[in-house]
Amino acid sequence: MQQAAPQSFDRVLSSMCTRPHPTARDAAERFLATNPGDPDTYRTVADLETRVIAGLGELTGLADPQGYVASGGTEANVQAVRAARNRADAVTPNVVVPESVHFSFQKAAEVLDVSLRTVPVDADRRADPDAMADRIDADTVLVVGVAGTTEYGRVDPIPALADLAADADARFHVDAAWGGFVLPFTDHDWHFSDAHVDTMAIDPHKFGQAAVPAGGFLAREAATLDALAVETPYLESTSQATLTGTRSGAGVASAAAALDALWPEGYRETYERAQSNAAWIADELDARGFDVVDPVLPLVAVDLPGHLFDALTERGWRLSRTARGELRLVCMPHVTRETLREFVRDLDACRDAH
Ligand code: 0PR
Repeated sequence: MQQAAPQSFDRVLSSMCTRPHPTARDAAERFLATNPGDPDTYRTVADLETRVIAGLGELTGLADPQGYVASGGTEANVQAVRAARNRADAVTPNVVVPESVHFSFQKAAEVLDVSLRTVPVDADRRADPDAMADRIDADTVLVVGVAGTTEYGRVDPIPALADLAADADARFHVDAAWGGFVLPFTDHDWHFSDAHVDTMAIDPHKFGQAAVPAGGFLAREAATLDALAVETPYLESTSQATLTGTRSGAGVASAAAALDALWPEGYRETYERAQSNAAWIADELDARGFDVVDPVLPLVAVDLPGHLFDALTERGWRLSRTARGELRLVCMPHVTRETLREFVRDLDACRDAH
C-alpha cells in the first residue's frame, strides 16, 4: 500500500498551523515516545518543558513563570476557566468574555458548568470594557481578553480589562494562543508586565513554529497550578495539574527547539515578513474594490463575493470565512509573497471568467 503523505502547505491560507522549523521537526521525532505527563520517569523531556516555560515567561514578561506545555489553546483556555472557578467560591460562577473569543470557551463553560457571558465588541472588533463591566458581578470568577483574535487579529485593551477584573476580585486571562509569538514585536500592551494578567494561552504550535501538539498555559502564581492539581498516587510524581494525562513529548521537545532556534531574532523576522505580506495582500484587495478589514496583526479579512470564494476553492486554495462571511487570510510563516501573488493572479482570473 502506498504510504500516505501530508498535503502541502502551498495553498493553505486558512490555517493557524504552519510548517515547523526544521530543528523543531527533528526534535519532535526524537521525543515521540516520551511522556511529560510522568515527569519523574521522563526526566529529559521534563527538563525541556521547564526550559519552554522559562522561554515563554521571557517572551511574555513573566518573571518566575508557572505553567506547562498543553495540547493547544483549547486546553489552556479550559484550564484558565477551571483554575479561576476552583479558586473562587462563587455558587453560580460566570465568566465574562468578548464575543470575539475562540469557541474553546464554549467548551470550557459546558464542561465546567460555568455560565459564559458573551459581550458585544466595539466598532473596531475589540472588547468593549464598559460593556463588559456591565456584565460583571459578584459571581464573576474570570474576565477574558484576547491578544490576537481568531477572526480579525484584533488585540483587546488588556490593561483596561485587567482593571475590571481586579475591581471585581475576579481572575484575568489573556488568550494569546495565536498572537503571542508576533506581539512582542509590536507596540501593543498584551502581557504579564503590561497588566495584572493571571493566566495566558500562548501556543508554540501556531506562530511559534513548533510541531503539533504544543500549546502553552502560563500562570503568574503557583497557586493557580495547585488549584488544578490532582493526586497521582501510583506515578513517580505525586500530582498532575494538566488536563490530559499522557502528553506529547514531541510537542514539548519541538517547542524547546523552536524557541532555541528562533527567539527572538527569528521570530522578529517571521513577524515582519508576515505583517508585510498581510499589508501587501490587503492593498491588492483594496485596489480591486473589495472591503478589507485593516490587518492589525498578520490576518486579513475581506468581503469577497461567495462565487469568487467558491471559484478559488475550486482552484485548490484552502480558505475560511468569519462568522459574518468575510474571507480570512491568515499570513502564517508558510504563506510567502509569491503564494499571495499567485492567489491574486487566480483571483483576477476568476473575476475575468465571471
Ligand atoms: N485561541 C485562539 C485565539 C485561537 O485562534 C485558537 C485556534 C485557539 C484558542 C484554540 O487553539 P487550538 O486549536 O490549538 O486548541 N484558532 C484556530 C481556529 O479555530 C485553530 C486552527 C488551526 C484552525 C489550524 C484551523 C487550522 O487549520 O480557527
